[in-house]
Amino acid sequence: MLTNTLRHKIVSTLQGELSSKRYVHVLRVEEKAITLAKQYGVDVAQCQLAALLHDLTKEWTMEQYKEAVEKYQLDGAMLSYGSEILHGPVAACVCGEWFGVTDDVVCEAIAYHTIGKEDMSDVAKVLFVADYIEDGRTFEGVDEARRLANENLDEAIAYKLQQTLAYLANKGLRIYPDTVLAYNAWVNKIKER
Ligand code: DGI
Ligand code: FE
Ligand code: FE
Repeated sequence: MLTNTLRHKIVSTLQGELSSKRYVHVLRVEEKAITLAKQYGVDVAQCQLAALLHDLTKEWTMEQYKEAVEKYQLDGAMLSYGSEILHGPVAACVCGEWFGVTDDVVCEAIAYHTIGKEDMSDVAKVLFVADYIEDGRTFEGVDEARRLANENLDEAIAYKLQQTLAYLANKGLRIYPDTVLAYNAWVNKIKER
C-alpha cells in the first residue's frame, strides 16, 4: 500500500538517483497514471506506486546492471541492449529490497513498462500508456496517442508498440526479441476487436 511515508521515501530516493529532468518525468507519469486509473476504474494506489518506481534504475551504470542481472538471475541477453531494456526489469527487483514493494502486480507493471507484454494487467496497461503520453512528451504522434488513450487503453498500447518498433527499425537499433513478441501479440489483439 502506498502510504504518505512510503511516497516521501521513494521521492527522496528518486531525487538522489535521477537527473532533475527524469525526476520531473516520473512525477508527470505518476500524475497521468492516477488520471488514467480513475478514468478506467483501475487501482489508483497500485498505478501510482508503479509509476513512481518505473524509472528508478534508469541512470545506473552497466557495472550496476551487471551485478543486478547476476543477483536476480535476469536474462543476461538484456545486457547487450543497455539501460533501455534493463532499467524496468531491474527496478522491479530492486524495489522490494529498497522499499519493501513486493506486490506482484506493481512489480510486473514496472518490469514490462518499456517493452510491454502479451498479457498485461490493468495496472501494467495504465503505466505503459501513462509513460508514453505524460504531459511533457512532445514526439510526433503523441497527440494521436493521447486521443487513443482517452478512448481505449488497448488501442493506445498497440499504437505505442507500433510506433516504438518503427522508430527503432528506422534508427537501425537492435530490437529485443520480447519487444517483437509484444508487438505481434497486440497487433493481433487489436485486429480481433
Ligand atoms: O524510460 P523512458 O524513457 O521514460 O521510457 P521507456 O522505458 O518506455 O523507453 C525507453 C527507450 O527504450 C525508448 O527510447 C525506446 C527504447 N526501446 C524499447 N524497446 C526497445 C528499445 N530499445 C532497444 N534498443 N531495443 C528494444 O527492443
Ligand atoms: Fe522507462
Ligand atoms: Fe519513464
